[in-house]
Amino acid sequence: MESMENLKRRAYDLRRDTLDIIMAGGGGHIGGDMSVMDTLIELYFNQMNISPENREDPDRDYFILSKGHAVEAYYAVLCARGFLDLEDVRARFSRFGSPYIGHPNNKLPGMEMNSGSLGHGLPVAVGLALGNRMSGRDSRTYVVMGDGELAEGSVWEGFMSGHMYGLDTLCAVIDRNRLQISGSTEDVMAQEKLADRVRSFGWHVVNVEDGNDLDALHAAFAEARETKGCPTCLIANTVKGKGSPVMENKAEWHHHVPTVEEYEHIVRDLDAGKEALLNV
Ligand SMILES: Cc1ncc(C[n+]2csc(CCOP(=O)(O)OP(=O)(O)O)c2C)c(N)n1
Ligand SMILES: [Mg+2]
Repeated sequence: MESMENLKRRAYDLRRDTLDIIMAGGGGHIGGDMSVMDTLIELYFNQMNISPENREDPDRDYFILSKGHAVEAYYAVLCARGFLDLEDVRARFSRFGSPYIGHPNNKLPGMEMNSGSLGHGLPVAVGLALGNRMSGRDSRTYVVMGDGELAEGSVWEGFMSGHMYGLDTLCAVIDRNRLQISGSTEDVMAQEKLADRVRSFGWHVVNVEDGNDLDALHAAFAEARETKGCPTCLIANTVKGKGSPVMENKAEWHHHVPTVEEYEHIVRDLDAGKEALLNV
């Protein structure tokens, strides 16, 4: 486990790596990368029993990035944890014939599931958690979804069956940034009373008021781990594009390659944020 101070610095460094991967590849879902970054950091550095050494061990924990379009953030975190090599990802991301494609690819070390077609991660996670229990393992299964993704009906089938089987080793995170591809989630497919709705499906729900706050995420995942008899869903209230006002809360930054000026501005903002942290 790494100190919280280090992890908070990493949140800036890994956003920078994500940005560089996108610039190098000439494409990427930057908004959703930045909103989910802190969840990925907390999971990979503090919560999950997964490492390059035990990635083939059936007793490890399991992770699915169901909002697979946020793969650039996933690459950055897997590089920092030693599963992948950052220079190689930057050199080959999105190139013809490269394994580093625009969505998770389970041929790569550390990636469990090909995702990108939204709505499938939770049902698969339910199956993994059920299978692990039947095999007598106490592995935990984590799945991260987008809030726009909740428009897919299969997500709600996953909520139903996760409860039905009492899968308390299963933890879902909803990256609640209130935007999807073309605008506000509330305009496209409203998700009001989300916590009540998930709770009504029999899940324990933790509302993480600031889902970009690593301390808050740490406490929420601890609560999930302690919850017995049913699965837990964290609703992480995040900011799409978190890290710089240039990209924050802007639907048009769902998929966007920054201009050189925008890139420099974002880097300045990330550096300033990290600097402020060091001076606390
Ligand atoms: C089944 C399916 N329909 C449509 C898309 C196209 N698509 C890609 S990202 C996206 C928006 C997702 O929004 P959200 O889940 O809120 O993701 P985030 O805001 O975290 O980027 C859509 C509709 C898709 N990938 N899969
Ligand atoms: Mg969203």
